[in-house]
Amino acid sequence: MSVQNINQKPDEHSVVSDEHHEDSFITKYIFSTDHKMIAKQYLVTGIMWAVIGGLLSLLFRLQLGFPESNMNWLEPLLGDWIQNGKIDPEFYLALVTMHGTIMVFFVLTAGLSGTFSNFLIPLQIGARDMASGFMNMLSYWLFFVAGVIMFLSMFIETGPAAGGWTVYPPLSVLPQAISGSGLGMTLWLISMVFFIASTLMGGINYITTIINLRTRGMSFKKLPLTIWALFFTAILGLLTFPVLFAATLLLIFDRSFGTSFYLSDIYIAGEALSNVGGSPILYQHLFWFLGHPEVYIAILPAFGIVSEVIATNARKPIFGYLAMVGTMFVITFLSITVWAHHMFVSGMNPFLGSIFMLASFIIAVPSSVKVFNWLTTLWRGNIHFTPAMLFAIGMVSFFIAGGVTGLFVANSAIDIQLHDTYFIVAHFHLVMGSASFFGFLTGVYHWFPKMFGRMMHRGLGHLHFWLTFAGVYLVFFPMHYIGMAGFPRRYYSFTGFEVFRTFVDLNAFISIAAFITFGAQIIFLFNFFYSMYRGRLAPANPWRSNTLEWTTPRFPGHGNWPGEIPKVYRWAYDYSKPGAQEDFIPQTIPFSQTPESNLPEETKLVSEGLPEVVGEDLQSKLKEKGK
Ligand code: HEM
Ligand SMILES: [Cu+2]
Repeated sequence: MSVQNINQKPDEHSVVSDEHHEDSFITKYIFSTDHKMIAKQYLVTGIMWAVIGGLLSLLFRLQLGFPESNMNWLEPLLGDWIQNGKIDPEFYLALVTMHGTIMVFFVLTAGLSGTFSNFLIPLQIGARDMASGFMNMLSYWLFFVAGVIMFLSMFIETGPAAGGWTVYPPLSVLPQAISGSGLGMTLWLISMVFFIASTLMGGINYITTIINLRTRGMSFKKLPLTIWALFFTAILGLLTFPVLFAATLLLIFDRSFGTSFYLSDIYIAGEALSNVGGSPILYQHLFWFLGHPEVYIAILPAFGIVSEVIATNARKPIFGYLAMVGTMFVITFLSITVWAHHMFVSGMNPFLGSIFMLASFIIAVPSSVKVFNWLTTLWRGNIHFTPAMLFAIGMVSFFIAGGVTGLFVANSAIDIQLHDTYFIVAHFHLVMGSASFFGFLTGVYHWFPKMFGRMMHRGLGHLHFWLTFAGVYLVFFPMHYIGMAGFPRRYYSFTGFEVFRTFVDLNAFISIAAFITFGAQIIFLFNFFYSMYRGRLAPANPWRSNTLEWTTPRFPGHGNWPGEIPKVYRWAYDYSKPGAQEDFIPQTIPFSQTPESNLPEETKLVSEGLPEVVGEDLQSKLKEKGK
């Protein structure tokens, strides 16, 4: 019976946590190898970047919302970047670039996936820690270094990179193009190299851990959907980030070593540059081969978190577990086949465009299945409106609203009209920015008690939700309208064009809504940091949830479970089983102690009289019986 589990190596990890050697401040809080501490480091760093990224967007929203007013009062902050009361056009581009880069990579990739992969993978699969604690630590610190470099680039005289978060050539290749093409762009590229190294290192660890370190009984069919989601996220990152890495390296070569991968013949001020033979379209292919999957790297963890939280708080088994896993797999695969829908206006062959259009439409199918399953899980549930649940429902709402416009921009003919207008900004902020961000907040509210041993304040959570939910729609919904009217993105000033003058009021409205939405985040920040020290003490399983992390002590020590790692008998979604005493049956409860399971297959096995065996044994016993 006692199969030696790879996690239960007698040496370092199976020690009861309070017998553990004393950690110094440095090894405990700074260079920690404990996945739970690394998760918190990712979380706090991610939140810090979200604040910075948000503040940058407020700066450029100020310019867009009040294009006629004199903003010289910003001079103490921005110095020369304010000229004649207006934000300098090149600095405006730099702000947009930094905002986009930070939000996509540092907040939604590192902050979201880094936090929850680190926290949940070992706890939910029943492992003592990641496969390699040291590499895990390294991946956080590489991310941190990437952040420092990006942050420093905002304080150099020529300003940070200003080619948009996609850093298209030629702006990104020719240091002499605009001031943001200089040192700022070099720092952007170096920062990304560190960032990609960090992501790859993290991803390898997550995948290895999920495959190798699952506790007894935790077969793949019993994995919580969060783990499936984080698994696919890591695989997707591992397949696509190296391509951005290559693109970045070639860009560095073009900038510094005289190669010409991305530039053909260019004249500046009548003078021919020495580049020959390259193509900026090559860069676009390489960039979007990561760039499109990247939006799924941001949203897949949100899929998992939201599935988990909706099932728990609707007190119902998730509808269509296998379909949820299958659609995530299909989305992971398809997301790598659609990248050129970002290049419909690059002059590509219309036939090629139609192929990418088709692939993009097909992604709508698995996405719709997911939405259907979430709604069906909610249907007639005994819904508990915790803050996490509200944010989960909000996520589904944004995913629907933003997904519908995806069908418009995926259509190559319509996209030619909508390209580079605010319609695009509206679309991606709803479907990816806001939906993923809500997935992140869902996770924070749901797992805070396990992370910090205390509860966040529920009332403040509700207030935060309603203000943010309404705020997001008020900010991004009107952008569809001005976008369809042709309002271009990345313009620091639009009042010079007579046609766009009609949008002055609407732009002011959007900016004010953005300020209020950002203000609502201060409620969250207060709640988060206050509750960390002063919140109500959390019970071990506050949401009455089934998954393994809730079987750990209130403050799980190094190694997570003080004694043996629990075994798993059943899937994670035995909620409201008719006949059961409680409306949840944790994964660690043997079938003999409960009526049966919500998974028909398991119920069948139990009715055949195979009581106290863990999942795997159940399967093998059945095989013996020839089923
Ligand atoms: C307070 C909330 C936010 C506001 C008001 C806001 C507003 C904007 C605006 C006005 C632009 C400029 C578009 C342009 O000129 O091309 C922009 C760009 C962008 N934002 Fe946001 N944003 C917010 C939050 C987010 C979040 C949460 C994300 C996370 C994905 C995000 C990601 C981006 C990206 C990727 C760009 C594109 C940058 C580029 O095209 O170079 N934003 N945002
Ligand atoms: Cu895309």
